[in-house]
Amino acid sequence: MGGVREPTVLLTGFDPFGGASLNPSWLAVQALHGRLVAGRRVVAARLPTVFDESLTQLGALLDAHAPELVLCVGLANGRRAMSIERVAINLNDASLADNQGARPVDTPVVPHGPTAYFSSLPVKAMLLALQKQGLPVELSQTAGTFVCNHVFYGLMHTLATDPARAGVRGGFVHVPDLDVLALPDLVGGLHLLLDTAVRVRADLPLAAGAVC
Ligand code: PCA
Repeated sequence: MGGVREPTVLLTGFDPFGGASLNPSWLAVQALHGRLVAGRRVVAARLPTVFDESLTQLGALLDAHAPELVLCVGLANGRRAMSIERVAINLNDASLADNQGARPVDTPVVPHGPTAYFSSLPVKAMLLALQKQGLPVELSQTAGTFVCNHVFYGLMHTLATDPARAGVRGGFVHVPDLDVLALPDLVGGLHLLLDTAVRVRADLPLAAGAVC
């Protein structure tokens, strides 16, 4: 009997980097593993904070789970809110070494790839959903040039170019450190972001005054 696959969403976090002992992105993502969100089963996975290898592992996860939606999550030290990323750029420019000592300077994520991709998630509906919960949240126009942007760009490039991923939507969210938002808020916030991302297909207009 051929079984119908349960619909899944893939949620990734990162391992600690830059000498830290933990990464809240993985702690929060891990807490949602196996949960049902809008009728989809959450598969949580941890990516290494390593250029290239992170994308190799992401590709293997896409093959293994065939998710209908992918949300990658990373830590943004110094940010004061959950940051919903809008743009991934084709640039690696590391200000610190990754977990294997690599520190690329001004290299492309994908040689000859487009300059940038937009998130295909409803970023403004996601923003509004968290604002309604009273959680600190912002729309961010850059995910930086370290491993998070690398993974975001690589994800969007794969979704845009691999026929096996046709129709799969994806995006990226940076979370602040635990002294800004406690773990239960991060977990609740990510749950709501994922739920909104799955349910909403046509994004909202930007509310007046929301960003400049
Ligand atoms: N944050 C880093 C990489 C891994 C992570 O959690 C970044 O913002 O690029």
